[in-house]
Amino acid sequence: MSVLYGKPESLNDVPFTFCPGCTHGLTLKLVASVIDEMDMGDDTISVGCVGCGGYMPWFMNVDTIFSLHGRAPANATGVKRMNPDKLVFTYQGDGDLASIGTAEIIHAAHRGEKFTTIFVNNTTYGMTGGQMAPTTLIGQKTTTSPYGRDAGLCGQPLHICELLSTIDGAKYIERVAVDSPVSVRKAKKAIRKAFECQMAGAGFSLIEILSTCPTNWGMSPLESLERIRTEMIPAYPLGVFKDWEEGDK
Ligand SMILES: Cc1ncc(C[n+]2csc(CCOP(=O)(O)OP(=O)(O)O)c2C)c(N)n1
Repeated sequence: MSVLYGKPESLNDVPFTFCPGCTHGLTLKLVASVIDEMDMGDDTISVGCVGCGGYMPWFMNVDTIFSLHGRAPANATGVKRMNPDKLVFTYQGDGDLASIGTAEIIHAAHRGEKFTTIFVNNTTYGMTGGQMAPTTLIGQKTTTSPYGRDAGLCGQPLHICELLSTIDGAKYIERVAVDSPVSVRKAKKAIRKAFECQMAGAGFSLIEILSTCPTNWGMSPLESLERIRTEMIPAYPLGVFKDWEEGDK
């Protein structure tokens, strides 16, 4: 009997502690699978952040450095510059990356830092109880927008892929989702391409992953996947915003 589907070696044996229906666990498994496929397990340094995504180091079987809120790109800059042959990635939520850490990510891309960012967009501050983030959708009720996000008061949602793809140092930028098996396969392919872009020395790469937060959305796991399809993807179109092919510099 052969094993067709198993746990990646780049995940350790600690059980995930995420809420039921949260896609952080699935996303970490994809990242770990790609690291295994590229045979980079001993040569990867992950850079953790604050938020539910900050649990990443507990579950990943790779070297890790932990960062203050929003500051993972600054740490990853130092780690990658000192270890150019390592695969270095940050794993950041939307509160972390698109709010407190906005300057960090823009200038990491601007400097063309050769690491990859896995950006988990669940349109809310998950860990702290579901406050409004810059990525919260218009009309979305959160604990700090109980009547729904009002564009007049809070502006329009911030589109990180669109923004970063205008920056020269950013070489591969793609937005994916994890709402179905087909989407999950595409997400894995995107992560692999971003890691390859990094290891080719091309420049900065980021994969945005449209993700769930059933607890703070007040939805079941299935309703949450449906929300990705019906509300998030129309507001955050999927696709490649900055393309890179092997051989490009
Ligand atoms: C400097 C600082 N400000 C605020 C906090 C409190 N805090 C912890 S997690 C978090 C929200 C994280 O949300 P997000 O980045 O969207 O990640 P998620 O939990 O949704 O995965 C905040 C504001 C903190 N730890 N440090």
